[in-house]
Amino acid sequence: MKLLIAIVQDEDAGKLVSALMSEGYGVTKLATTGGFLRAGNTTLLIGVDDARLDGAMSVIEKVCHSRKQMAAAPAQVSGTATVGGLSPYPIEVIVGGATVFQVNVEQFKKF
Ligand code: 2BA
Repeated sequence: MKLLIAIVQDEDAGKLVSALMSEGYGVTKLATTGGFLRAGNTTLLIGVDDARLDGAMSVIEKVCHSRKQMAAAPAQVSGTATVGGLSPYPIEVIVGGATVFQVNVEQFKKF
């Protein structure tokens, strides 16, 4: 069994949860915050049998899209003067589709 930790954009999260659930995957949705943009994103925990791993990855790949986003850059990236730790000059970043970590599950139990 594997645990997928999938960090996705909020815009894709609802559709992704629905798609995974409709295909019989178990999902837990967490509200999270990206360290770079300091903006909300969504992290999904998906426990999946090895045989269904590729299927889960395909659903994530199909649903999650990359997007350009204008963002206030943290000062250490922009190298400019700051307002509240952020540069006044926005930068463009491409976020997503999805950042997925695949972790081996040693044991899985439900009590
Ligand atoms: P954030 O940390 O808010 O990053 C949002 C986007 O900003 C990133 O998109 C990337 O395009 C850009 N970015 C991040 N760090 C940067 C830097 N030092 N300089 C310039 N641009 C930078 P994604 O790579 O698609 O990441 C989306 C979200 O996935 C991240 O939000 C973070 O929450 C998570 N993530 C990505 N890589 C991770 C990692 N290695 N470990 C843990 N979480 C990660």
